This record gives sequence, C-alpha cells and structure tokens, in this order.
Amino acid sequence: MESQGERRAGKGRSRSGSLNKVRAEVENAAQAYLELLSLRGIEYFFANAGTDFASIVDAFARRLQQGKEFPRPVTVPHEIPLVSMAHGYYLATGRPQAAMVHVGIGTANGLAALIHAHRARVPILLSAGRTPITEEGSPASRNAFIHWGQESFDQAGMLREYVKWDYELRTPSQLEAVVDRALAMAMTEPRGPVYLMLPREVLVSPLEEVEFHAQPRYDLPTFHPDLKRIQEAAELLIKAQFPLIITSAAGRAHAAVRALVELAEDMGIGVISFNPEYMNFPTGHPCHLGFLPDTHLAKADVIFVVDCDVPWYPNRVKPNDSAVVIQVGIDPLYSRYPLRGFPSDLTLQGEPAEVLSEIAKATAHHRGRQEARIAVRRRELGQIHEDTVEGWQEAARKAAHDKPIDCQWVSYNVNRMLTDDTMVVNEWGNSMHPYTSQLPGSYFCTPHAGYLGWGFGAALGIKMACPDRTVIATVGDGCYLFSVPSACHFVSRAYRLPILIIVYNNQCYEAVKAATRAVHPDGWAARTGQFPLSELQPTADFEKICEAFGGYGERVENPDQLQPALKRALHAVSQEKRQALLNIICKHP
Ligand SMILES: Cc1ncc(C[n+]2csc(CCOP(=O)(O)OP(=O)(O)O)c2C)c(N)n1
Repeated sequence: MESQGERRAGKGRSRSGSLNKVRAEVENAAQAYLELLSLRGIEYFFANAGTDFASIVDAFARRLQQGKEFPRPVTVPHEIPLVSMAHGYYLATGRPQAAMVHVGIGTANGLAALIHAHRARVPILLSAGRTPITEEGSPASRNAFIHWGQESFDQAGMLREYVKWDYELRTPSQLEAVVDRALAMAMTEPRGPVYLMLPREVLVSPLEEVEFHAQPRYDLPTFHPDLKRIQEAAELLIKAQFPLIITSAAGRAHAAVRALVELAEDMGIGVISFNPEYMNFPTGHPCHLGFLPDTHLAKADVIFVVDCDVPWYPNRVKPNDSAVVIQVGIDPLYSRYPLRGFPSDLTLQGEPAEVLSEIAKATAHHRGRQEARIAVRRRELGQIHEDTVEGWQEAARKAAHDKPIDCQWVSYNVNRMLTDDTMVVNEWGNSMHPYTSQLPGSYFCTPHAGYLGWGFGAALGIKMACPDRTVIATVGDGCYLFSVPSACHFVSRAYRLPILIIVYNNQCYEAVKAATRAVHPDGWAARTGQFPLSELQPTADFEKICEAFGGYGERVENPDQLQPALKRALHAVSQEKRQALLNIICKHP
C-alpha cells in the first residue's frame, strides 16, 4: 500500500516529447470513455445506474465479452456508500477511482458523501448522466416522463462548491482532453473530487476507432517549501522551551508520519493528534501526548500546526499570547474554509513530509549544543505520555464489568484483537483513538465535514483495495443507520468484501445530547433528562440485517462476552469469508 502523498495520476507525457498513442476499436463514445478510463489506470467504476446509463451498460457488456477486466463495474445501490467506497479505495491506495450516478437526483443522493471527500481532499472522478438534451431525433432522445422532470437549469450547481472542476461533455472529440483534465484537476494538490456530466446523446454518438495518448497529457505540479522559512522555523524550534505539534491529518501521507516521528524524537517535541482523521503518530510513542491540546496549549511557546484545520477550540482554550504559531500544509490556511481564525506567524506551504524533514535537517546543525535541554524535555514528555496512557487504560478497566457495556471497554477489547494487518475505520467518536495500530495507514476516522454514514462504505472501499487485510468498521448506532446499511451489506456480499462492523449501540445520538448539555448546562433537557430528537429507542436487531445478507450477526449484552464474540466474528470474516456484525448494547447516556 502506498500513501496518498506519494502517488501521482500517471507520469504525464514523456519529457522527451514522445507521443505514444494507443488505438482502440469502439462503436460509440461510451465505449471510448471506458477504454480511456482503463488506459488511465482506473480499476473500479462505482455506479448506481439509471436510464442515462444505457450506453454505459451496453459498453460494459461489450467489455465483458471481450474479457477486458478494468475498470470493473461495481453496483452500489445507494449513492452514499457509492461515493464513500470510492473515498475508502483512495485512502488505501492513493489512486483515484471513477464513479457514476444517475443525473441530478443520484448526484443529490451522493452529495453529502462528496462534501466529505472534498473536505478530506479525496480525488474522485464523479460522472453523472444528464437528462437527454433532445426531445426527438436521436436513439438517445427523451423517451420517459422523467427526462423532462429530471432536467435542471444547472445540474452541477448543487455541488459546485464542493468540486474542484465540473464540465459537461459536449462532443466525443473532447473525450481525452476532458478526462485528462478531470483527473489532473482531481489529483493536483490540494486534491479533491471533480464532476463530469455525460449526456445520453454524446454517449451514444457513433465512433469507429479512437486513438488516445498512452500517457495523460498533464505532468502534475509539485510544491516545495520555501527554504528560508524552513530555516526560520528551525531557529524558533531550537530556542523553544516547550514546542508542541498539533495535527489531525499528517497521516494522510505515510512519509509525513515518519518525518513527524523523526522530528519529535530529535527535538523532543510533544505531539497531539487532535480530532485525527488518520493514524498520525504512533500512540505508543513517548512523544504522543494524547488527543486534546487543552492541557498543553497554554504552556507551549512554539506551536506547529501540521495538516490540521482546527488545532484548538478558541472558546475553550487559547495559546499563550507570546506563543509563535507555525502552520504547515499543502493548503496551510485552508482556502476553502469561510471562517478560520487561527493565527499563522509563519506559514510553510508544502507536503508536510517534506517540510518536516527539511526542518529536521535544518535543526540538526544546532542540536548538539541543545542536547542536554532536549534530553530533559524528552524525559518530561515520556512521563506525560505514560500518565496519559495509564489514564485511558484505567478508565476502560474501571468499566470492565459494567452492564450495559461501557463504550471504552468495547474499544479496549477491540484493540486487543488488532494486528499489524488490521485496518480500522472509526466513525463513532473518540473512544477508539487511543487503541489504534502503530502503523501509518491503519486507522481512518471521520473527515471533518462530519457527514455521518461514511464509515461502512469507506470500509468496503478499503477492503476492495486491500483484500488480504482485516478491515473493521467501528460505528455508532446512529452512524450505522445513516450509512444505508442494506446497500452496504448487499455490496459486501455481492463483491465478496468480508468486513467486521462493530455497532456501539447506545440507543441514542449521544453527540446531540452532549451538545445540548454544553450549550444549556442548566437547561430543560439537562434538568429533566428528556432529550427529544436525540433518542434511537426502541433499538433494532441490527445483527439480523447482516444475517439477511448472508453474514454473521451477534448481539452482545454481557461485557464478559465481548472477547468471545469478537473472536467468533473475526473467524467469520477471515475463515468463512463473510461479513459480520456485532451489535453491542452499550450504556444509554
Ligand atoms: C448526515 C448527518 N446528519 C446529522 C448529523 C448530526 N450528528 C452528529 S453526531 C450525531 C449522532 C450520531 O449518533 P451515533 O452514531 O449513535 O453516535 P453517538 O453520538 O451516540 O456516540 C448526529 C445525528 C451528522 N453529523 N450528519
């Protein structure tokens, strides 16, 4: 598996200027589209079809006859898991995949998952049919009432804020230029989804032979940090008494995790993984100071904000006025966020991996003189780390025999089952963060658009990319319901993607209750214990939904049964090769 930061969408045209071309016999533009996607390395085509897909369906049927393997069509019967699967596939491989949805309404269904992909900088080539343009005159002209009712004045308008580029293919002759541009826009940093509309008339347009360049026409730009600013950052670090790194997404690239570990170790810097979207820093490392900046922020005199949109909550805690804030990232000031007031005294634009290693190099010359001071700091950090880990474990162990089961005890036990081979998608909350593997690329958590329902689909996409890995999705009962579970279980069975889904079933939206308590600590809800709009009772036998799709399902109510149930479920996944779901009845807050 490669990290996202290390992959590029094709190598671009050869620099010697050679223009190798590939010819293909096709009958129409839809066939040419799939041929071109295959040539550009697209392996999967996640789709939920409609009448707009006529020529695409026909083109796939031809490819099947021809024994052409890629792109493989994957039917995902809802757009939320569809986009989430493409998202998950990218998280695991760093390679963009293609998806297609049904005109405007399919786009609308997938929009929330696409907003997630946008905020998480995930490149997805999302195509959509467009209602037939003509009322007569073409085999593709309108022939159903929906073709009038489904047309929009501006189909892409609903998602333009969340894609980097959108276009409607006007003629088959544009195909290569348009697809190459779409993929290049998606993969150019900061990456993100793009949207291509494909009218039926264009898809059906007859063609006989197409000739495409063997390589995409764009070499993608790279960004390198400003070395003068790197030097300034290094000097600030050398002088710092208590530097602190806060990150949420450094693990986006595995190389950045390695660079972070190196810098933290060399300089004795504490690292906070705040609202992590990835495995950013090994939880077992003595410089790992946990998941909340609150207790350390005021003490820090140099704060490195590394690939982190929200480094602290200003209405709760603030850095010291004299602290220097350094923001690092490919888009360090988050140009697509309307409001983001975190100061940046020194801004370092570039791949975090490169920025951090350059800083480590720049500090190396001066470290010798500071070694004694750094050693003291390392010892202090090690102590804070040990206390923090002990706190997590103590909280979980204390609740070991509680019935209903305590969520922290669930995470503690899930952790005991993890191996280097496991990949976890966590869409539930914080109790899983401490218990993640130490390896980059092994843990993924909700992107910061906060769309719930992403986790199950993303886990399926990850499993599709990594069939030999054990994939576990940890979700709340709310998240599970949002994920369109029947569509996900269907895909798991149809495409042989055996994953384990663990539902932390607390029969409510705890997050909504907590928000109500925070805003109205002495309010009606807090005083009466009634939280309308936040309950999910009576709960359901979610395990039976999994069974309905050929999976293994079990309801777990007894804390002593957690380990045996996890073993049974993992056996079903790894030996019987079928999906499994544990419906764990947790405390109802
Ligand atoms: C699509 C969508 N709708 C609503 C929300 C608001 N929301 C945030 S957390 C949450 C509750 C999630 O419930 P659950 O998965 O059971 O986790 P819990 O809060 O109980 O730990 C909701 C509804 C959201 N984030 N996304």
